[in-house]
Amino acid sequence: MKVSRRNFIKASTVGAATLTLAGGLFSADKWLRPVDAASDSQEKTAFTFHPPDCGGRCSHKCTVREGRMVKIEPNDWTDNRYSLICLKGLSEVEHVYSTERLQTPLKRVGKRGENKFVPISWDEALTTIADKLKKLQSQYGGKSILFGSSWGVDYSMPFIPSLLGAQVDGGNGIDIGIANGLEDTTGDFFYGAMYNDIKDWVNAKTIVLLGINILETTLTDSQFFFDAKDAGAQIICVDPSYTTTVAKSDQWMRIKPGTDGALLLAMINLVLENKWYKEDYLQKNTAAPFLIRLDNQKLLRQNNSEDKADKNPYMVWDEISNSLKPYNTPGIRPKCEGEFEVNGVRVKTVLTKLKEHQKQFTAQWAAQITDIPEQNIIDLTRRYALNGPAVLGWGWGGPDKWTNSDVTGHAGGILAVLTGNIGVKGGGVGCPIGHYITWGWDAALGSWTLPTEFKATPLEMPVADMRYKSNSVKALINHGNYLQQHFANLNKTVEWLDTLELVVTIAPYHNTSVDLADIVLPACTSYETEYAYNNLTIQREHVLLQQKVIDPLHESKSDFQIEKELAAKLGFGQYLPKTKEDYLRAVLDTKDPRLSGITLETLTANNCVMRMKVPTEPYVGHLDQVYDTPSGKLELYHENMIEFDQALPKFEVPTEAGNNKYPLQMSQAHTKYRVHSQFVEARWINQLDPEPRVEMNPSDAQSRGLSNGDMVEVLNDRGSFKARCKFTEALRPGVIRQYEGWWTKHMAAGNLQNVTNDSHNPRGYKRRYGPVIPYNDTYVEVKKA
Ligand SMILES: Nc1nc2c(c(=O)[nH]1)N[C@H]1C(S)=C(S)[C@@H](COP(=O)(O)OP(=O)(O)OC[C@H]3O[C@@H](n4cnc5c(=O)[nH]c(N)nc54)[C@H](O)[C@@H]3O)O[C@H]1N2
Ligand SMILES: Nc1nc2c(c(=O)[nH]1)N[C@H]1C(S)=C(S)[C@@H](COP(=O)(O)OP(=O)(O)OC[C@H]3O[C@@H](n4cnc5c(=O)[nH]c(N)nc54)[C@H](O)[C@@H]3O)O[C@H]1N2
Ligand code: SF4
Ligand SMILES: [Mo]
Repeated sequence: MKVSRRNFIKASTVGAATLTLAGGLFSADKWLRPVDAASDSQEKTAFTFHPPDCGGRCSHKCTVREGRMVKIEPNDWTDNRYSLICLKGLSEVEHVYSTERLQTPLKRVGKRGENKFVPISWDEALTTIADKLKKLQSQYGGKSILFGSSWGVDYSMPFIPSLLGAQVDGGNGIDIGIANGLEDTTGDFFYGAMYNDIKDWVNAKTIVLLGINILETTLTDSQFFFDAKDAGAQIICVDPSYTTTVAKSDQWMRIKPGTDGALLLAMINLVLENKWYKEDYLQKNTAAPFLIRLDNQKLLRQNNSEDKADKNPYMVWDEISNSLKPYNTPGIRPKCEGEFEVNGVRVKTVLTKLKEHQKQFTAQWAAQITDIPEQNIIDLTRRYALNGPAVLGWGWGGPDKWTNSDVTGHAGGILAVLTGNIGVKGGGVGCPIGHYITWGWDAALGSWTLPTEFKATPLEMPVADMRYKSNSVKALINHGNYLQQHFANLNKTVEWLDTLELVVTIAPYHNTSVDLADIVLPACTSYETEYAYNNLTIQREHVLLQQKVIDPLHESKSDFQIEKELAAKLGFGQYLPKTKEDYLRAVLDTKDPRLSGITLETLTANNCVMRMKVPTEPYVGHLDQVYDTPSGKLELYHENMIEFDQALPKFEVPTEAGNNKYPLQMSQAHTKYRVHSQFVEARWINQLDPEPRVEMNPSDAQSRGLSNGDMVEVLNDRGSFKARCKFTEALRPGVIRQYEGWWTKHMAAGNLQNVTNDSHNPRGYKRRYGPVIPYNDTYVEVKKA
């Protein structure tokens, strides 16, 4: 057998080797095959899926002995490439029983944030909450109540917010920075996700990854990274730090953080100057031939109305008739380049304008900004443009979380368009991690519907702004660790909470958001429920079901049960499903042929995993070259950005990087040891990664007189926190790293979120998802504590 790198990893299923090579993933058939469970009449097996937002969603086979979960193994999927589990999944055997579990409802007795609580009964807790919500709703309207939720919570009150007419935060400002610039080009509305399934990477010749640590942040897809490599793809990682993924790539470009836009703009310039673009593709599938009016910078349309493109088409210059034509006229050949006069107005094509605009962004210019040598930029561009099909991917964690990330997205989109890498096998642009969302072969699930008079109120502003601007919210009900994770600049969040009349946190563990609440409700983990089933999801072409594994621990209740009981107290009980089973049956009640034959019964018979009826080849979106943009084509020129001088992308130094007040950039990457703030208290994982460490390059430490392991204070104008430092050459000098997620109680003082940047780029309000939270655009000083 020819041993490829991939085979080697598969074969070396010895714990440590797998851990370091494949990022800690174990597969059903080879690793941890259980010692046969003791034949014990009190023993049962249950199947569930693991819900943390890690890109995975593995299915777990759980053994329960005398009511206690004693073993978790990877369950078999129909497509057994997904029959996997990682150390976090395995650790749930201990983690679920953690001493950090909330045991009873709690009521605050000290000051907010002082963390002084007394246990109360469920009846008292729910009555207090219901009375307050009813009062607020009748006095100020439903919009005075805000529901927010962590993303790892699969069921977080889908009904009560609508019944009350409350506002709901679905993750405002997170993971949307690059999408804001990219998706105006593609017309997609999916967090800038790549529409080529990662399993299609085997068809790519070149894969360029800007700030993605996929070998840690979507462990379950690591295999497809290696498949692509084995198939011959060259993988180039552009990352300020030396990461697990960098280590397994063919080339590393150590970019200066926050400058990806400059790199991509220079690449566009090189593609244009060297004519490395695909003119035929541009002419057929894109808005490159559209005409920009030089008097007002707008695109030339047939008339002056605001009508959509079908009634008021964009105009192009037809080469065949040598005349102006609506872009959707059959049989024409639009000119991609040229300048013309139309009724006394000068116009030029988008491509011509782009060529002029792009001249300023030379490779030499970008080399200075990005700190990547000019020749490397040229070589990278040549490879990307000429050695395709090529993938251009980025993570939601690194280059996304900057005030200028929309420029990165816009420039990246243009680069992929020019080189014809969208809607083709082996191509793709966007974020490839977290493919569990399955935007490809997805299916339409049903839902439990409420009478139409009940509707949530749309968010009146980005939630982060509620801390600064006057608004209607007087009560906040949140699930998980929302208060710590979903806002930067925690001190500001705490100030805001002090102005509210009620703060409720619903969580399984005693995290930072619990510290900040007035009333705390102990939630079940996904392993526990009062019902036969818990949740259901579509992941990677499969439908997964969660069976009940164990009874609720302590006095915890499932989120469904909490919502049901609270709804009853609010007088809405009749509108909710009676049981979780009723709810899930409604979800599976759909005419979508891809889900035919999938019911609670067939799922149960198939150990809670069933493949949907979808093709076996990897999904590639837009093969028909039809896009959901106003013109139906790939749009390079963003008219809505004319007022910000960003109709074509221009580099912009990120806010905090630019003000030069603090010298060190603080990266908050995501680690395989945790999912955000989950597993920080998991003792098995703490053995490997025991405490928060401020990582820094030894050169930055030396100049500050620090020794490895010193207690340091990290500070800026917003606040500070303290933790031990750890030296690593993996980090670029000038960059420190504090992995996100640690709770306040784990820090020697403060919280890492005290220093993070919560400013908003004004342009962001006009973008499709609103402004991004620029967590990574955080600059600090570090000193010995
Ligand atoms: N195990 C685990 N998996 C996860 C998560 C988790 O917490 N734990 N979180 C999930 C979620 S919600 C998300 S959003 C994703 C995030 O997934 P990723 O985007 O892969 O995660 P990060 O580690 O934040 O960032 C990736 C890389 O970006 C680099 N980087 C930082 N700044 C820049 C920059 O300005 N430019 C460039 N080019 N690179 C930069 C960092 O050094 C890092 O190596 O992971 C998902 N998967
Ligand atoms: N500084 C900084 N902050 C960041 C980031 C960063 O890079 N830097 N990354 C951001 C990103 S990309 C993201 S996506 C967000 C993620 O933010 P969150 O999704 O808020 O992060 P998690 O810590 O995963 O929160 C999940 C919470 O849900 C709880 N939970 C799990 N199951 C259940 C359940 O069944 N019921 C209830 N009620 N609770 C449950 C878990 O215990 C945990 O507290 O964080 C963002 N915050
Ligand atoms: S944390 Fe993610 S990769 Fe690990 S077992 Fe759970 S779902 Fe799978
Ligand atoms: Mo995220």
